[in-house]
Order: sequence, then C-alpha cells, then structure tokens
Amino acid sequence: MLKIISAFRALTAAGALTLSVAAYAAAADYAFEPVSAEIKSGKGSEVAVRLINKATGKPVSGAVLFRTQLDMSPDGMGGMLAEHKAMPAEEPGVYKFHADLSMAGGWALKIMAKVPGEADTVQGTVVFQAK
Ligand SMILES: [Cu+2]
Repeated sequence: MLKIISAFRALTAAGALTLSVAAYAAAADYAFEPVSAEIKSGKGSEVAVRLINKATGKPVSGAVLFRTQLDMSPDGMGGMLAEHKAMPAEEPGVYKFHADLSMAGGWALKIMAKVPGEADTVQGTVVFQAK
C-alpha cells in the first residue's frame, strides 16, 4: 500500500510540473515591443506598444492591460513614476497611452496583461528613450 501511495505521489508531482512548464511556455509566446522606441519628453507624450504572438509574428488584439507602470528604472530611477492614461486602440495589436514624462531619458513601461485564449498573465517590460 505504501508503495502504491508513493508511486501516485510521484506521478502527481510529475504531472503538476509538466502543466506549469506548459503554461509558462504559453505565456512566454507573447511579447510586447515598442511601436517606436524614441518618444517625446514632456506632457501628453505618446507611448505605444505592440503585442505580438512570437510563434506567428502577428499582432494580438483584445488584450486587457490591467496593470501598467511607467518608471525611469532604465536610468536607475525606478522610483520616478509617470502618470499615463490608456488611449483607444486604432491599430490591431497596438496599445497606446498618453504619458506625462517629466524628464528626458530612459523610461520603462511595465505591463501585466490578460490575452484572449491565454490563461496565464502575460508580462512585459518595454523601454523607451524620451528626448
Ligand atoms: Cu528621472
């Protein structure tokens, strides 16, 4: 009986491991990239990212970017945040924001998103240069 139980436990553990690896691979199939890595410093700057499916190379529409942070971590100022507001989508797979960038330099948009058909949260960090 003990042997059967431990065999079952081993099987369950192996199954759980396979599942989590598969889920990770699926979320990693997506990437956020800058529409243009160079943006304007100042108020109302346009910050846009494109979500692509890495397997097909195609843009992915309909994602919900439920959490975003825009900060200057690329220039060692992770505590420096910028107010930003989501704008209506105009192009498939492109997610646009208006941001008030108080300083020129490197800005990172950190994103957590729900993608249609993907159970796991997709995360991304996109770096921009404000001039
Ligand atoms: Cu700064």
